[in-house]
Amino acid sequence: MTTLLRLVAATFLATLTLPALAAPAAAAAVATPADPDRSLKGDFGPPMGEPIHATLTSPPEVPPPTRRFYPAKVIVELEVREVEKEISEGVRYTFWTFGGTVPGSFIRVRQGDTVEFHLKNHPDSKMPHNIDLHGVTGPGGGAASSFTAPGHESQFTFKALNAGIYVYHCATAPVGMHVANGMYGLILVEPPEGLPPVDHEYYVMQGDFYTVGKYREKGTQPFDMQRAIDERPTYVLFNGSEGSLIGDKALKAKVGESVRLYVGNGGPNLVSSFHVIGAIFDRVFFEGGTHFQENVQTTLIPAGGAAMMEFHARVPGSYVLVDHSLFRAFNKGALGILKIDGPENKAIYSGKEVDSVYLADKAIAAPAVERATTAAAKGKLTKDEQIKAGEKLFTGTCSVCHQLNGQGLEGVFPPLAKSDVLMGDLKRVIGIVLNGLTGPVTVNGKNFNSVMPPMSQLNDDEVANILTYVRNSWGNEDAQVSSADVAEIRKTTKRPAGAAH
Ligand code: HEC
Ligand SMILES: [Cu+2]
Repeated sequence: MTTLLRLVAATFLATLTLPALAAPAAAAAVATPADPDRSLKGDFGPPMGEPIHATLTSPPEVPPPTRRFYPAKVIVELEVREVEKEISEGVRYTFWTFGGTVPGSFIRVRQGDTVEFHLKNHPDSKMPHNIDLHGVTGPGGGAASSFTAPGHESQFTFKALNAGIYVYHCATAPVGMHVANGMYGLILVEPPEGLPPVDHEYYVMQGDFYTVGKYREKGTQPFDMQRAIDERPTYVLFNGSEGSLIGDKALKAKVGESVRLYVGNGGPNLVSSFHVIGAIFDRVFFEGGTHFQENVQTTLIPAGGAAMMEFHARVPGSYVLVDHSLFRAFNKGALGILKIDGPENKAIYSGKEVDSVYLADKAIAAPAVERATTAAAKGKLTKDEQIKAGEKLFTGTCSVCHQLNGQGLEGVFPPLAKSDVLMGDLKRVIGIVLNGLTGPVTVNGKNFNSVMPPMSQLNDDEVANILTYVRNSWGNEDAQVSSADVAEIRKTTKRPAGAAH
């Protein structure tokens, strides 16, 4: 069966290449439009010149343009490694990777190139792996020829017939599991004339992840097959970990520069509604193809698909990359930053940047919250660290209602500053945060009758830090609140229907 398939494929390819072989390379490229079914368009004849070793890059970097005007033989060497890394602060996960990163190394070739692909599987790997490149014309996209046991190497060759930005991924059974563990990346097949030059090119790829523990539950988290089958991800991430494109690691550009993003979606399950808050894409090469759409807000990237988008940096500030299925962005991690530096342009935007609107506790909070989390894990968490982390978390979570200064809003949101309820029974207060509060409540002699939603999406550390902060601010003074206190109340009280656990 396999032999038969190979035979058919070989005959098919032979038929394809014959006319092109007869013509010189350059002439074949020019003759392309005459090809009625366009199937010959990428075959510019046999490779010319010395073989070239492809430059591979780790995300978010993209290899330089090939700047080549003839078809070459390009050698790609990619190594599969199974590595344990952070998927979120204090949460470790064993990723299976192409080249040590999620997504895998970025590969860049030119249409018409003959690619000699070497797939190595590191000796320490536990699993066999292979590769299916969507840029390959041939059965399985290379999968059948690249099955590689740990400590082995396999090799196959293909001609990059079609230009475009393509996903590659592992296709070893169970395929979904290999992909869910991070086995995907992008290969760019440049059109013969190359792409127009831009100031910055970046590589971003979304993926959904399935862990046994809840979102941000600390420790080493194993893969959860049932959650993956049910398509209920714990994490939805850009570039394989929460915060991979935040703070020091944010993408960067300057006012006046042009940016091209190569954005892929590894899945395995979700479709991405990719959006950059505050930016409009001048051009989107949707589905990674040849045609572009102009003036786009949000572009759909299917699982196993990619898109290329171009825009100009015009106004300085933080632009937030999200999957606009927003719970994924704010509650599962699908969030990154493009930081644009440079002079204000008041004619385009009046200014006054308020990052906190979108970044909330996620991005801004990171350093202080990270320090507190690390200290807590070591059992050496100081009150000061809790207050600093709590302040950031409060800003992103509670301040919309209780206000940054803790004064609340007359008749609507009760104050936390000098509040007799807040400074009263700690167990009751933890219960209010976790389970919400409805109905009449009297704070410092004033009556409120409104609704506070349960905040149980916060983990025990976060609640403890917030409460330590509010009980030690605006004239309030009290001891530390521990995450054990919070865990106890979470265990012994009931949340209203529909609240997070
Ligand atoms: C969406 C608005 C909203 C958010 C967000 C919110 N609260 Fe409240 N909070 C309220 C309202 C409204 C009440 C009064 C509820 C009632 O009338 O029954 C309240 C009551 C309280 C009380 C008891 C009354 C008092 O003033 O001491 C505390 C303590 C409290 N909230 C703390 C927090 C903390 C901590 C957070 C962040 C984790 C938070 N709240 C987030 C709206 C909010
Ligand atoms: Cu694999």
